[in-house]
Amino acid sequence: MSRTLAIIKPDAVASGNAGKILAHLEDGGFAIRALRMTRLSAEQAGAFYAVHRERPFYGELVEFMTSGPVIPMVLEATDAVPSLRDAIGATDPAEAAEGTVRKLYAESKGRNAIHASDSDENAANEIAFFFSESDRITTR
Ligand code: FUP
Repeated sequence: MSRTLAIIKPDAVASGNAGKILAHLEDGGFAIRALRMTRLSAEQAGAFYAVHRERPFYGELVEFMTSGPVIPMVLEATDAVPSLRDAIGATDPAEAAEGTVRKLYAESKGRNAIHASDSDENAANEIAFFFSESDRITTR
């Protein structure tokens, strides 16, 4: 078992799809090990997406991610990082496979319902970004 970070983004929270996305992930074999709702500041969103700082969509991305509450969570599964990337689908919902979270719930490439870490190293950093050691539930 390993862990990864997911964030239900402001579009999906605002449209009332957060519960459906959580159910979809649990049904897909992911166990929720930490979860909270928060509203990111521009500084936090900017730091979280710092890797995209030079990209043309960075300003819009930060604006979107601060536009309403988000729900970050730690998910556990076998091969959690690649498994969750498969479960969320392509960045652009128009290209996302049937049955993926983004195909089902994303509005567009920018407003795409969910984030998932893309490597074990980033997962560890992103989990630490949102959760302290004591927030992370241990079952063994
Ligand atoms: P992903 O890992 O699928 O979330 O995609 P990226 O890391 O490439 O991009 C991070 C976020 O930037 C996306 F979720 C949405 C936003 N983005 C855009 O708005 N436009 C783009 O062309 C690419 C990414």
